Order: sequence, then C-alpha cells, then structure tokens
Amino acid sequence: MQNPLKSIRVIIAIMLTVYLSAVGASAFKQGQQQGQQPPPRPAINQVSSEEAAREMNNPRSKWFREAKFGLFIHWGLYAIPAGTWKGQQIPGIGEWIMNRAKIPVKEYEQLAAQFNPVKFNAEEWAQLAQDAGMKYLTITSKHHDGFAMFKSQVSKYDIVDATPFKRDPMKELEAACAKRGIKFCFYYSQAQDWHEPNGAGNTWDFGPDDKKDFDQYLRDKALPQVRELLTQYGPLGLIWFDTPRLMTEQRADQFNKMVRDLQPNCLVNGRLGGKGDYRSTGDNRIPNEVVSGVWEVPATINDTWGYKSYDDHWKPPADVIFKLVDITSKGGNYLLNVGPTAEGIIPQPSQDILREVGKWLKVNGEAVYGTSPTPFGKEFGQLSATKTDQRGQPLFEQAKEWRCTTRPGKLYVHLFTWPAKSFTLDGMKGKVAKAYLLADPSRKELKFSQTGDNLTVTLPEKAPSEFDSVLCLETK
Ligand code: JFZ
Repeated sequence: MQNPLKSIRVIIAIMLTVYLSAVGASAFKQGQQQGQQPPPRPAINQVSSEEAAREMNNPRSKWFREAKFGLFIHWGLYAIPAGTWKGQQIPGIGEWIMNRAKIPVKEYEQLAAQFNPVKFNAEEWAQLAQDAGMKYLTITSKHHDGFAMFKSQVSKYDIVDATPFKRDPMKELEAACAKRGIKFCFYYSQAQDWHEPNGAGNTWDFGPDDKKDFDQYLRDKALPQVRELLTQYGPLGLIWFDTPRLMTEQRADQFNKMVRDLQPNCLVNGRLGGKGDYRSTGDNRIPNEVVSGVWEVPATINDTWGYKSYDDHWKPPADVIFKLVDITSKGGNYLLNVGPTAEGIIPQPSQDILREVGKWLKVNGEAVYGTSPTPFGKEFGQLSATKTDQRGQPLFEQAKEWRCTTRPGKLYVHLFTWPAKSFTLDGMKGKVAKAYLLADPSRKELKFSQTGDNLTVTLPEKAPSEFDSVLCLETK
C-alpha cells in the first residue's frame, strides 16, 4: 500500500497545477482582449498607388532607386564603452548605452576626452563600401547621445573641439566617397538628443519630455547643425532623420524646407516626422511581398548598430546576399550597417562578409542594380494553414529556393537552391528567346522548352555560385 498522506499531497499538487494554469490562461486572454498584446505590425505599410507613383516619379530619387545597396555606419562615443559600463554588460543596441545604463550627461561627456580613433582611414572605409558593391554611404553625424562627429560651431560637443583627435572624419569620408562615385549621406538624430536639457529622450537628467521647450532645442541646436551639414558638406545623397519623437508636421517642415533650400537634390528619408522622399521599414524587417514606391530596409550585420565588443552574431555572406536579393525582388533597398571601434577600425568579420558579397555582385550585379521587382510572388512563401506566430496570427512560411528581379527584356531568376537537372517556372507570360547563367563568361545558351505559361530550363550539374546562381532569361 502507498502512504495515504503522500497520495493526498500528489492530488493536491495536481489540482493546484490545473487551477493555476487555468488562471494563467484566462489572465493571458484578458490581456489580449484589453489590447496588451500589440497587434502584429507589418514591416512596412503599402501606400496608395498615387503615393507610390509620387515616390517613383521623383527625379531626385533616381540614383537611390537604382542603387539597391548602401553602407550604414553607426560611429560615436558609444564605441568606447562598446556595450560595457562600469564592468556591467548593458543589454540592447550599443549606441543606446547612455540611455540603457542611465548615464548622467556629466559622466558620459567625459568619453569625449578619450576619443582618439587614430586608426581611422577614410580611404579604407570608402574602399570597403566600393568593394562590397555599395552605392551610397550613410553615417551618423550625430546620434541620440548628442555628440557631433563633425566640426560644429553650434555646439562645442563635437569631435574637433572636444576630443584629442581634433580631425573632422566626415570631411575626410566625404572626399573619399566622392573619389569613388559613392553617394555620401548623413544620419542626424533631429529629435532625441540626450545631451540637451530640451532635446527629447533624456528623462534621467532632465525630466519628462512634455515639460521641455523642444522648439528651443530645435531652434538652437538641431536646425543650425543640419544647416551646417547642408552647407559644409555635399552634395549629399540624402539625410537620414530618425525616431521622430515630439516631431509635428510643422516642425518637420522646417527641416524639409531647409534641405530643399540648401541642397535641392538631397533626399529626405521617412523618419523625419512628415512626408519624406522614401520610406523605411522597421529595423531589420523585410516585408513578405512586393511593396510599391521607394523604400529601404535598415539592417544590422550582427545584432547592434554601434560597436559592441562582445556581439559576434554575424550574418554569414549567404544570408546577406539572400536578403539583398530578397529585398530587391520586392522593390526595396538594403542599407546594411557596420559599427566601427573607438580606434576607427571596422570589425574584421564585417569587412570579410562585405567583401564576399561584393565578389558575388561583381559577377551578378546586373541582376541587382537598377532592376525592378518580380512579376511572380509565389516564390516568397505562404501563410501557414496550421502554424501561428507568438501573437496567434497565421505564420508566414518563407520560401528560399528562388527570387526574381527584372529589367526590360530580361528576367533574372536567382537560384539559392540548385535544382537537379532543370528549373521549372510556371506563370511565365512572355516568350523566352535565350537562357544563360550570368556566372558563365561564355554565356553559353541553355536548352529550354516552353508550353503555355510553363517554362523548363535545363541546367548544368553544378551550381556556378555557392550563394545565388543567376539564370538570365531574355524575352522576346
Ligand atoms: C533607431 C535608433 O534608435 C537606433 O539607435 C538606430 O540608429 C536605428 C537605425 O534607428 O531605432 C529604431 C527606429 C525605428 C524603428 C526601430 C528602431 N522602427 O520603426 O521599427
């Protein structure tokens, strides 16, 4: 016989477990009903066809629509702590360390006296962008921490006046980019400025944002600094504003007007707070479908923007190439970030990844730059009939076998998985005249057959690229 006391205890334990899980489940349901679970947000919203046409027909954005691939650089004082403050690893993105660790301005400011990136070499950075096949370079002239990485008369909290380095790296980079035909662009944090009592975001030193004289900050720092950027540098490809806290349409207009007056051809991104020349997706968020208009995916190469010494979560070249092509086939640009160290070095793994991507682009760039999105769409994957995501919505099951980009008279089929013997495309409307692989220097014609809208191309046994072999179909 079993001990009766023990079995009673077991029964109580079971009852308790059942009860608690029921209570837990209903609390979860309540939370959902009360809207505590945020509704799933798409990576980017579709806009009306008029809006998309306005973006596409803008002559200023022509270079941007063709560029497809840009280098983002997050570089500032935050590269010194590199994710660690007073011996503690601070979770989250590196450039947010001042905010995450609630570092007082008086303490954070002292980093400037240590900032001496003697290994910085503008030629090497611009050369890396070129080797990677990137057509534009967007660098943080001032991030949320408020420190200007350029020579400023407006605030002495800048790299020339407050550091032993004393050089203006932005001037050097501008020249190095111009030499190589790379569009030089600035990121500028117009709203958040944790150094200024009236800038948005620093509540630990200066109290809540709604008590601040935000217009005073715009008038005395943000607008005059943007004026400096627009008058002392350029022509700029674009200005990348960010996190439009407290920005109203009217406040945004002051920036828009200044850009239009001083550099009529400079694009404005979608995070100013009013209408921009193009839109950004959420960071690292790639839509599941073709999105019309002009847009860009800002993305990290590991899991941080600003340098963190212990973030080794690098995306392999295969992943970066897939994302570049995936985004291009949906109509967008890929703005891929590196976070240089406080010495001025772009981490070697970032360099290696980018150069590998560049090697692939050297052979296959024709199927990326200046192309239009896929006429198909089924290759992106589909909503699962059975599986759901964390929010209970049908899960989008991404397919990764192939993608398609186009230009007049040509379809480029990007094969990420090499099919045995042949590739079949259904839904093929036009008549194919010629099929060959971009990686084949002789462009030897491949055998194909077409019946109705079904096309089958015979392929060689071995894939020419370990990443993405591009099959070019010339149509009649
Ligand atoms: C912002 C910054 O706060 C961050 O430090 C970095 O510079 C990044 C590129 O931009 O972060 C954002 C802004 C917008 C979204 C996500 C992160 N968003 O719309 O999903």
